[in-house]
Amino acid sequence: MAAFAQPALLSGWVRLVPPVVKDTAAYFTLENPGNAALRLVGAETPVAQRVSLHRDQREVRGGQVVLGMRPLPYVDIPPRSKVEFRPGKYHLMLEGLKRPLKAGEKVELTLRFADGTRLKVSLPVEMR
Ligand SMILES: [Cu+2]
Repeated sequence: MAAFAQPALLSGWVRLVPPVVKDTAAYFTLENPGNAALRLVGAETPVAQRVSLHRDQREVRGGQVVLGMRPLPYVDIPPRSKVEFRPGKYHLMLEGLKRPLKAGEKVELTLRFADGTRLKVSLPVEMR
């Protein structure tokens, strides 16, 4: 039996944006098969300057629903459960794209957890 279980990325994608747009978002489902909580604290990718954890947020301002997002210091994945990064909830913000991404290409991301675990994944760029 393993001393600890590794987090697993079940499926995911990166949003295709027009070439003039310098930020995009990555979405995925992250599973924690272990008995201890996992804390996702950040990520890196060769295609962007920075990667931040964001949560989508809707608020009512002056009677109007405004869609926004705000940065999070971390996202916890409870033991034996999954957390969905999807539109309307969490995403990874890829900020300052170094080049335009193409539909169908794979983007490498390294997810960093508070306990030092790193998870390297590769997500397809999709138009959705
Ligand atoms: Cu964002």
